[in-house]
Amino acid sequence: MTDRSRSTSLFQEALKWIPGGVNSPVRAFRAVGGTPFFVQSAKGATVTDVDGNTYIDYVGTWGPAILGHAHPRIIQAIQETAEFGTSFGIPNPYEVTLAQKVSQAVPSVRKIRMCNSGTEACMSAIRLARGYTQRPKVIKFAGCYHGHVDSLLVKAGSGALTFGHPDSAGVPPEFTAHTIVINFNDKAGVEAAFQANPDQIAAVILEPVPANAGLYLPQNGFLEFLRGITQKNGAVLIFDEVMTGFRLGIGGAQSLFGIEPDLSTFGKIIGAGLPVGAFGGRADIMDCLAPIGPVYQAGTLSGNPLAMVAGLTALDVLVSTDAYSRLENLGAQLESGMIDAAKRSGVDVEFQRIGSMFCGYFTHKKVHNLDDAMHADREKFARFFHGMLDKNIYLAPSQFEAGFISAAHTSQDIEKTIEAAYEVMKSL
Ligand code: KE4
Repeated sequence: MTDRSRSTSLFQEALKWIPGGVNSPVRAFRAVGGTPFFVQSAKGATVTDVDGNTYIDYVGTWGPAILGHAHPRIIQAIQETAEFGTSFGIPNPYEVTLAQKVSQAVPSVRKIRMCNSGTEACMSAIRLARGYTQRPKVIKFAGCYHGHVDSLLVKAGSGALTFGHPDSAGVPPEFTAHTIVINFNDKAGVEAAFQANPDQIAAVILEPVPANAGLYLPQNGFLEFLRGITQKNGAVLIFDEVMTGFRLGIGGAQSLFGIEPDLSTFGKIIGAGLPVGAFGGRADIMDCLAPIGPVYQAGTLSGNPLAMVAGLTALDVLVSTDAYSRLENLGAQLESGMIDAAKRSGVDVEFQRIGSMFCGYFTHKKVHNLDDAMHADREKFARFFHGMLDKNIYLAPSQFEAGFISAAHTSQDIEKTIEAAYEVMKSL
């Protein structure tokens, strides 16, 4: 049995000072049982806990570590920049360079505003869309998570879903009165919403590839459909690419699927693990933002030089190496191996993947939306999770999260993971 005694005592101490012992709910292992381990260090494709156990990491700090942990060029860039100060609250050159780089990589982003988290980016994008259209309502999709924005914590995904109460306490009904929730891939539902709310809908916000209820994909031209119906009705189409941005290729999901949204949100990879968020898109919409427009948005640490430099370095490595082709190859290897392991062990696993993002649902059904995802056997997933953890493989601690492969993973890591999965599946 793996010794995690120092983590266990740390967790007891943490519980005295931090609600649930964690600074973000999903880390608490509540969806899989047991107590979380505490990380001492991370390098490449692995994390090492305070008891000295090293795990192959498929969470990658929930997406930012696309190049692996502690990438030498990123560490060096942060160290060198920190020598000159950590925050100024005054414009700095790195903000301009990163804004240019994101706009060059993602053509729909003509202007961009940096902030400090994906939540802030989505909250601000919604406010901006409402200010630009002067309309109140927003369509979101069940299972899509856009951070803990009051008006969007309705049938949210990620930790909210994991805790089985998709809506959050503390959000007065008035705050979500203008939020319309529809099933992902439900074209008729979207059409009905626009018909029932003429000239009322400011925006449609979605994860183009929902990855906060596991991972499922747009079906039958759903993204093209949303682009058309929002254009037709004067609503702002917002792609939440906090997770998919720079993950599914340098141009993100919008480039992969060939759809140009009006606004996009970003986070995670563009900060390479330092706190960052961003939202950007059409200049006529972005120019509604203070100080030139009437929509207020601000942030003390927005455009932080360390986060900017870390993100710039990550993007530079991503475009100048074969990272994306490696990620695709490793993802394909994992997918075929996991499907084979499930077949050989006789366990029902619906393994869904796009690029280096994946989810193994413990169900026999294809998963195209939140309702489908909810059929997964969470208890069986929890046993699988712990079986893999005992074999030093760290998966996302919830059936309703996506996994991430990094460019630091190797084919041998994937092979080891598949063999471990087969052994654990046989024991379920
Ligand atoms: P943050 O506020 O956590 O930086 O970003 C919120 C967010 C917005 N949009 C999408 C598509 C996201 O995936 C996220 C955050 N993702 C979760 C992972 N499922 C963060 C993990 C956590 O909450 O601890």
